[in-house]
Amino acid sequence: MTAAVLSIGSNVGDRTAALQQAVDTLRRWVTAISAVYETPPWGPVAQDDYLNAVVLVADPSAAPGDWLARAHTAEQAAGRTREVRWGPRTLDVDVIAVDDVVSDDPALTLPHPRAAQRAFVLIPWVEVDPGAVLAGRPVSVLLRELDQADVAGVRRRPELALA
Ligand code: PH2
Ligand code: MG
Ligand code: MG
Repeated sequence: MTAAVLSIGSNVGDRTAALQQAVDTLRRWVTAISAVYETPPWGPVAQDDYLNAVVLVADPSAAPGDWLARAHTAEQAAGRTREVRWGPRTLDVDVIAVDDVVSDDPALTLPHPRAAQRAFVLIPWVEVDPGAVLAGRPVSVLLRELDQADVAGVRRRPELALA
């Protein structure tokens, strides 16, 4: 069995449609979908706000690399093109964790090395899995250690629920 935590995000074009497209492409493995959150852009590039959500997926026969391949397939299905690092994107699907796998493979580092700093990942994740643990630490505790201005910036958009 592998279960994975995927972070999905969009800040270009019809953002809700892009997130829904990601869920549709991954549908057969989806076990939970968080609410949609409006989030200020994180990182060095000035850009528009994102919509972010977390999707939990499971597949008894998937290896970690399969989740990365499926994430890329979902991005391509939403018309994503290659762009600058940390810049705007139609759809981003990031593999945050796969079971308790720890890997420093540069192609897929697990768990995601920056997830613990990102309120836009941790807030939707703890919503769908209140007991979630990242690299041995409860996600609920990691959230308390973040800059609370970042935490407050992640705003739930209940009217934009994914199906
Ligand atoms: N993704 C990025 C860069 N910055 N900021 C937010 N709020 N949400 C994202 O998904 C995001 C970002 C590049 O992957
Ligand atoms: Mg990303
Ligand atoms: Mg990515």
